[in-house]
Amino acid sequence: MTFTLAKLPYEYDALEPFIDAKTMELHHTKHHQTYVDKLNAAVKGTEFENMEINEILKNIDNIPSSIKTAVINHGGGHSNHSLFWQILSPAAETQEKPEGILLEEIEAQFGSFDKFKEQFSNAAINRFGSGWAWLVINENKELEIISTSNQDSPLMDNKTPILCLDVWEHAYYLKYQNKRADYIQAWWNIVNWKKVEELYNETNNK
Ligand code: MN3
Repeated sequence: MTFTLAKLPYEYDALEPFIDAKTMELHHTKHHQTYVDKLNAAVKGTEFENMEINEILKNIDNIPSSIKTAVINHGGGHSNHSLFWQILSPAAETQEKPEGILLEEIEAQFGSFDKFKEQFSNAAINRFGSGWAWLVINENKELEIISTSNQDSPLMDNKTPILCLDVWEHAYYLKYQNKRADYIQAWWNIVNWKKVEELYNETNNK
């Protein structure tokens, strides 16, 4: 099997009280694991077995139509969740906002950090049904807030994600039920800005 589920860089209860341990455990060991398993089943015996998932998604037009939908859904699911776990951290170990060039770019692009938060939160709240909100670096190397449905990855549109928020109900329903806005508000407390800065700098220096 090519694709595997990585361990989380923290314990399942590390994001309490903002995301509860039970949600984290189910989300990682059941939901994410299922994307990995179904991705492996889809690419078994093909040349894509040995590629990086993000490279596959960037070149999605090269995927044969017989497995394309499965790769978008399950490969997207694997890639999106892999990023999501990385950009989270226990609240005590993180800071309120990024620093340096990323903060400057956010302020330049969105007016202020608070306006950025508001616009990103709105993208997450207004995503109808299941999907994600993203901060990406677009083709013009500018920061942009977008949302995608289901497990569609911004990589398929030549955009590099550096921050993402899962707004599928499985990400919050146990603790927040129908109150997606409360989940989003809580989530800001556990964003790993150091990691987001790192991802920004990596892409920006390419
Ligand atoms: Mn999810």
